[in-house]
Amino acid sequence: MTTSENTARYEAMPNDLEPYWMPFSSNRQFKSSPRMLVGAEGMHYTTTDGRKILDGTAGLWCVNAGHGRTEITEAVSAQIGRLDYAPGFQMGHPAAFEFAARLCAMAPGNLDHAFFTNSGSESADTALKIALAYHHVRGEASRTRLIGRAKGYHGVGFGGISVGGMPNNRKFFGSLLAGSDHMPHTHNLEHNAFTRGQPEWGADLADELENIVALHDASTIAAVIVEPMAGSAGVILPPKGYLKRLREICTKHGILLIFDEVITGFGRMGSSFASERFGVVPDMMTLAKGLTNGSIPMGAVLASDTIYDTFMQGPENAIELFHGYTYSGHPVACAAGHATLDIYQKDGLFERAAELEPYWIDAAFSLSDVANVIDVRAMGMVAAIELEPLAGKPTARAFDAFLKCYERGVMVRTTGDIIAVSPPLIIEKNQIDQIFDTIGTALKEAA
Ligand code: PXG
Repeated sequence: MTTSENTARYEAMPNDLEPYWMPFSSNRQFKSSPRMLVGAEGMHYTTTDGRKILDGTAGLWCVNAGHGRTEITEAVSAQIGRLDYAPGFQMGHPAAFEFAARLCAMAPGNLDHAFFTNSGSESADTALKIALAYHHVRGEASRTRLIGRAKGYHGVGFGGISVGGMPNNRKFFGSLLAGSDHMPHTHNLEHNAFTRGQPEWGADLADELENIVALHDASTIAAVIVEPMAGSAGVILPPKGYLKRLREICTKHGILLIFDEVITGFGRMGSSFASERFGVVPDMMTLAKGLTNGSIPMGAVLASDTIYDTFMQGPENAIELFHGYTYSGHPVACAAGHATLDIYQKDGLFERAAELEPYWIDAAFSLSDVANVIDVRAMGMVAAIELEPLAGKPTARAFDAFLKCYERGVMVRTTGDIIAVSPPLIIEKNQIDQIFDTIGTALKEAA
């Protein structure tokens, strides 16, 4: 193969788009007018036709330190040369242990043990399995129910969609895990529309967990899993006091509380983790995305001392947890993770997100009066613009805005009729303006 053929494979528009079945995409719409990315640096993507696109979404909420970080490239390249792969079962390599130690040192409370996965979906399923096994090991095997929340997103594994609350992610896939149940979501425009940061209304919704416990009995419930801030459903911020109340109810009934921090971890909320920002410590935390700046697939579950210690019993040469992946703690992913944490620290990116937050919120709220905007939500370095759906055509208005923003050089995400933005934390103020000006223009043009 010549060098030019090689370059073409990575940089030219392919002749045939049919063989690739794209994930979570309108395949036919995309293939009729492809949006193809070939490069990325800092805050921008480059397309096949040489256009620069401002990344308003940090890829898919993951490139928190911006694109093309040479520190990560070099760390990955050095590690792949040094140790390309190492078995993770009954064997180890230093970078995984060091990376676990760094994550646990960053995490709040006694989340002192890290189990590695390759994605957020695997992290969610891993945390749910650890919860079930934990109760089993401690002699309460009757605790088999897993409780999620309406509008929740915990990836696409069977565990994650069972506790998840996005109807389209569930309804095609059979009866799912027996025994899962859901708390109500906290999205409420009547009470909370156009609230800056956390809404005042809605903490009482946490008490619905008491009703679920009353219905099933605590002795049947293993864990509750929630996103501290619901990302995929369209940036639903926790009402003030809500997470604290969930924590109290879980503790009271011996139910494990899992925070899915796949999106909210690593600076998105202006803190290391949402747990820190909201002052509530879960028993387990799921991570992915920003863990490696999106560069190499990797996820993690952080578990409390209590959970880990419960498993560390019995004969010393027994396997304590029958779970793991070929690529758990992959050496190259760990190298990417180390370099990513170095950047977050060196560049003070979590602090930077916190500093930019007031400017970010003002910029998002500048769209409040635009026609068809029915809510604006913003906190940390994340925002949502909710739109009045077009009559008879749900999702069409937001998707049209997405396409118009892309034509104008800004990448945003949509879910339903909500536009979500969550840029890399290296963003500059003029780029914040560009994002919201472009969304405003796209909406005005469509109106
Ligand atoms: N938990 C949460 C809270 C997530 O947001 C996952 C688990 C699953 O992660 P993986 O790595 O298996 O995809 C996610 C993923 C969007 C969007 O724009 C959100 C996600 C992924 C892709 C798009 O809403 N979240």
